[in-house]
Amino acid sequence: MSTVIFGQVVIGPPGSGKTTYCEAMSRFLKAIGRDVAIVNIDPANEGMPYVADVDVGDLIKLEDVMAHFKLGPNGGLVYCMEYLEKNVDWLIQKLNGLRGKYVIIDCPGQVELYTHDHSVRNILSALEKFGTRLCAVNLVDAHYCSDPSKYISVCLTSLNTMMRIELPHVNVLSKADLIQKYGKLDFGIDYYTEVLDLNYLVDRMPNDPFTAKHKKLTEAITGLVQDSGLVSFLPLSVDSKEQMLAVKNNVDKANGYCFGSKTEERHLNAMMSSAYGVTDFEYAKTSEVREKYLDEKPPNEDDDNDSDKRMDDADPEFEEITNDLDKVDIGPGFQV
Ligand SMILES: Nc1nc2c(ncn2[C@@H]2O[C@H](COP(=O)(O)OP(=O)(O)OP(=O)(O)O)[C@@H](O)[C@H]2O)c(=O)[nH]1
Ligand SMILES: [Mg+2]
Repeated sequence: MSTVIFGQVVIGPPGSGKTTYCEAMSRFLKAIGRDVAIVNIDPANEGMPYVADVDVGDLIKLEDVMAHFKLGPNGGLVYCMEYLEKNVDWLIQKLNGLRGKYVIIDCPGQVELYTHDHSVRNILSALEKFGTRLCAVNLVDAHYCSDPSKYISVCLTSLNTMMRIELPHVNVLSKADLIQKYGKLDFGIDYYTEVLDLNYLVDRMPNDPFTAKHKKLTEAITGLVQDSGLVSFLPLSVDSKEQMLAVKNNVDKANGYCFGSKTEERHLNAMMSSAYGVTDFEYAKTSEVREKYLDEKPPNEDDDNDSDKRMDDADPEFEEITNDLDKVDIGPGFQV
């Protein structure tokens, strides 16, 4: 049995929306006919909004570790992930039972696990050797965009995570509906999604002694992010089908699902349709955020019409959602 297992590993800082995303994305994918399984490898996950097909809690429990070794939650989590790394065969055996399914892996929310520690990287590496084709979906809160220092920091952390995780990678600005919760953005949404010239943000930082003292360091960091040319983001509010579709298309392209899955009907038109999806949503991915959450109008109505026309031309057999999102029933609970 050598079927490749495609899927997503959902990572990101605490509370960035990973578990919510896993539930929403699995429901979205099921609605378009994909056979999805959710794997929870966050030992701290309680009261999940989904029924996990595999749960690390069956292997090790965070509360037991904390009580036994007298550790706090962070130390306990690191121990649990090291334990899972040592017992990765347990996880591989569970995944073996999910062949033919598309897996979504819900991960813990401790940034150090992705930027410094080795266990998550080694677990994912073992899964790759076993035969998974995973894309990392890195969620960070969109409201960081309204604070120049936090946004620069998020860019650096995302770059660091990309380098260490070594998987195809899609960065997501989660909770895009709350993007201006803590203040107005200095620039248009594209500036933040495309990570344009960060020097403008350095100029917007507060004029205080602390900022002045670290200006050179800040410029070195922005230079590093900019020179890498690797970091960009997709905005996402999980109650938006259009934004979910844009993320799904990017992930499918990143891990090769749109070219390599044997579990769904694949042919040339389907591939083209997926490629169109990515292009069409280059504008759509931010236009909805502009209109709904930033109260801006699209700059060119004609662009929208062109986009609609291309969508109409897409292959009707290929995951119906690409052509008509209204037809996709994702249930009444697709709200946060
Ligand atoms: N408004 C809004 N809230 C969201 C969205 N996605 C998640 N949330 C909320 O963000 C909070 C945290 O979500 P979780 O899914 O628990 O985040 P997490 O990253 O799994 O958290 P940890 O596992 O503790 O690291 C919850 O209150 C969610 O309802 C979104 O797109 N929009
Ligand atoms: Mg979670």
